Amino acid sequence: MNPSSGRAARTDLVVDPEVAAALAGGRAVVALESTILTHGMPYPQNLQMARRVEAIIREEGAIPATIAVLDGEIRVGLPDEDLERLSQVAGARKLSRADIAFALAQGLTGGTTVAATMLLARLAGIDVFATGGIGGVHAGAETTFDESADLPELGRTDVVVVSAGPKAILDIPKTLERLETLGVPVVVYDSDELPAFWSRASGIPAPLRLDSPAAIARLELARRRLHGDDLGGLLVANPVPAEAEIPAAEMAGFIAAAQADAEALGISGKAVTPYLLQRELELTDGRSLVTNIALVEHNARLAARIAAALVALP
Ligand code: PSU
Ligand code: MN
Repeated sequence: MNPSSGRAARTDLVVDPEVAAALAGGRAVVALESTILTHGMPYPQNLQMARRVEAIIREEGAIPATIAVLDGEIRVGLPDEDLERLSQVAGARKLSRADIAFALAQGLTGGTTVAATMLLARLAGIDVFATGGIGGVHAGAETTFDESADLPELGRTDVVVVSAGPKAILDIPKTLERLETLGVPVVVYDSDELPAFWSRASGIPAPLRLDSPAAIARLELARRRLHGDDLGGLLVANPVPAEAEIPAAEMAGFIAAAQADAEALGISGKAVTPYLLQRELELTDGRSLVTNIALVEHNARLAARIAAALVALP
């Protein structure tokens, strides 16, 4: 009997021609997520951010591939009119690993989280992905069990994820413990301290440190040789530039306030992270958004350089 009987063929990806040509030609490509557009930032700053991030990746000689689900189709690489639509569409879903198939079957439109974007980037053959900050273990997780699906995805899917660390609205020490359990290397770029999204400092020493894109590419190659097909993700934590950061001591009060508000309002599930980011924007008078945009741009540049270093390896 055919072991795959009863199963349909694998899902088609709609890959933008420029992205497809770059992948076929062995050139550098950087995947980008889209929950940051649909749920992470307000319009029009989200659209400006998306355009600028794509331009930075091109400046560095790589091709950007923003990933999303539009009308039930997996899209890898979005033309500007689709970025524009996604940045202001009402009712866009927040799609994590558990939601993608549902969105395909129902013809829905949504932004893909870090977890979902990793999964789809891997299917498309893209090795490097830039985001703002990964999801992780929330404060109070010992009672709520709220841990992002980004963590197990990092444990199982081989993509180099360039972030500014776990989002500082999370319990960062618990997030790091979970990453260690899952076997995910956490490499801090050019610093001895793990960054905390809006801030360069977390008080936690860097688990691993590397100072060049080429060194990160060599680590990725060593991982592939060691683990073969059973290879999970690699997390790069890139501290926000000093001139754009909000120092940790200043953020601490705002973070505690937003977490207390979320608890008082009974915010749960998928709404937690978008609520906390929006609440920080209000509490900091918009400063948190300016820093968030700066750190995503910074991550996109590093991701493009890592992608270029990877394709240059023998
Ligand atoms: N980085 C940002 N802003 C965001 C996100 C990342 O600067 O909004 C998104 C990512 O898509 C990430 C998600 O996967 O937040 C985490 O959501 P959750 O905690 O529900 O897994
Ligand atoms: Mn959650």
